[in-house]
Amino acid sequence: MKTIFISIFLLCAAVNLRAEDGHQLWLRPHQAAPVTVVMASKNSALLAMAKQELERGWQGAAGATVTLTLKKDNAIKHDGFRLGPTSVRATTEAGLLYGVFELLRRQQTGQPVADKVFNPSYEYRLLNHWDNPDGSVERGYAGHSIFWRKDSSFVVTAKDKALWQEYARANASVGLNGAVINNVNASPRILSADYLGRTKAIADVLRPYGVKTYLAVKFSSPVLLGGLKTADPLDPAVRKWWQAKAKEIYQQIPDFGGFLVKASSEGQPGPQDYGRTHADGANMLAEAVRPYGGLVMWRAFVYSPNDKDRAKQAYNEFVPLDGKFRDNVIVQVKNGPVDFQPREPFSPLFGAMKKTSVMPEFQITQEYLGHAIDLVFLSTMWEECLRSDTYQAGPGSTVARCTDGSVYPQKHTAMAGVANVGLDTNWTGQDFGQANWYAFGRLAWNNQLSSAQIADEWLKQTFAGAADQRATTAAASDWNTNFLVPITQLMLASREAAVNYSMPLGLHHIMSATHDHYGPGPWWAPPKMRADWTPPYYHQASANGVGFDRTTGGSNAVSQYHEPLAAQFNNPATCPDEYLLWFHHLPWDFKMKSGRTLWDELALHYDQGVHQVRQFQQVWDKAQPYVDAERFVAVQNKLRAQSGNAVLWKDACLLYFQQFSHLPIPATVEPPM
Ligand code: GCW
Repeated sequence: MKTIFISIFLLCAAVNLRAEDGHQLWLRPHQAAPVTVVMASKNSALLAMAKQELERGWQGAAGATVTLTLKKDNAIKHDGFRLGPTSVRATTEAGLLYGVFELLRRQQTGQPVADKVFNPSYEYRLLNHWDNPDGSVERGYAGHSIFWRKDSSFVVTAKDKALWQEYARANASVGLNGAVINNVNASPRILSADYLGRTKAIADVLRPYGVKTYLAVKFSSPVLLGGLKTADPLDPAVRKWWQAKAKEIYQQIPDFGGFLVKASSEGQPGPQDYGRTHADGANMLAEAVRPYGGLVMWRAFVYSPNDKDRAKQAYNEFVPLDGKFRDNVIVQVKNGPVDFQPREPFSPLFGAMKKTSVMPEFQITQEYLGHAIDLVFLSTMWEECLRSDTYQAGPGSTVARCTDGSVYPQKHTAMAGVANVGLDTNWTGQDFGQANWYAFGRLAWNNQLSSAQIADEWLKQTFAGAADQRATTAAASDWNTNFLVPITQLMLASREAAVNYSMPLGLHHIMSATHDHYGPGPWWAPPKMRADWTPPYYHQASANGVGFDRTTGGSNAVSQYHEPLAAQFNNPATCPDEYLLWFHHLPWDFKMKSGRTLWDELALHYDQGVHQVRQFQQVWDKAQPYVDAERFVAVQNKLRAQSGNAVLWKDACLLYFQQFSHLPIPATVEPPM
């Protein structure tokens, strides 16, 4: 009888574990050692979380006493903390929570805990959710929204709350302290009483984890929701409407973070509809939230059909406004000048706006990088951007330093990532998508971290437990050599592989329009379609060659970069291969640095991408002994699909471009199917 019970119990536990393998993210449960937590300050919801986390995850000496102290310390900035082996000191409660998570992370990943101060690179570290009020998610590949329901039911269930809590905990564990919970293509309804009620409920759940709630707003809300005749930012009635709306929000959510705005961009209404500037629009909203300490994040993602080079427009519109924004406005700039492509040079706005707070926006959801199918670790892409030298204030003016307050005295510093989270059991669709959420948080906390370290940390926390659970000692001891090392390498190579099989050598925006940006589509150009939405606008392939001429003789986008970059990019002999066709239109037989022709080089890159993914498949197959069956098979299936996608990209692009090049596929390249 007893054995039956035990077997049933074990079976249930196993089923449960399996069902939750992906759900636990990098916060997987493990046996904690007993610990006593002493708090040298009065209790609060946030401190209770910090205590609970310590008790839940302590891996240090059994029976240790850990002290959490709130104390003034000039070395600590924002939500930073001072860590010791059994102590965390901070000047804010959130700082204590982050310190606890850092301590636990170090214990779990085998990093030393010496007496040291940890300060965040950015004051605001936010996820942007492109979640619509009906529960759908724009560019979301992991199911419906975790915040909004299709049936417009505003009933907040216990299940909702549990989910939001897990979400907030995951954010806090990597130092994220804000969430914009609706799409930048915002519905005016988000500011209606019903939606504000649900927003308050969400904010109440996120708050104990130090995560503030923000909303994206539609610029024409005063007209669409308020019934006014205009949304002109200089109209007194409009200003009053926003002030009243802000008051209404702050009455319910006293620590509401503020507004994110996409205006005069991609058909969204904005100040330009009334002949006003971005600064007029942003400042009007900034004044509405200022009494409550709120922020306005104003996006610089702008382009228009008439512009001959879309890559130039944001710089042209925003640089003249430098210094004209209120100090609670941050201009939010995508990492590249076009749109989250697999590889872009950094946006020339970074470093160029010297008297304005400017924040980078990265895309965690893989809109152009294989959705939730392809395994692409985006950390290396963000690291590449953050480490790019803008030269705007001399050598060493990297994007990281131009945005984190090191170079310019910005009033506020922030970084945003477009979330890849949905209702899927494993949150992100592809299990390795979790690594991108994790990496974004870690880089927002410390913009100098290396992707290698981030991958190492994430793998240890996400997969090490699986080997333990299987209780195969052999598996546990070989784990480093047979799992950690090869899978770290796979992750670090994965973004370059994606560039190779999709848009190598600076090609961009040649993806499929009809498959929601998954797979190739360099040919797509229906009659009467806006040219800047079609791939031929970007690749410019003809018998003469391929690539977008952004040199001084072309669109002159190169001149938006500070020297020595402008000259370097302008000359095909010095322009890095990675950006060659971004800046140049070159003949098919152009001689590359490798000595090969451009055509051969292109073919080789596509081929290389395919081989890399096939190699990833082999590496993953060998990981089987170290991963639970559910995640092993799930990732294996995704890699199989990715491999097919890579072949499709290569074949489609080579056959398409060959119509113009009229050149044979090089002998070393696998011929298209
Ligand atoms: O990347 C493009 C996307 C749109 C998105 C837009 C933006 C939210 O295709 O779906 O809209 O960028 O960033 O505003």
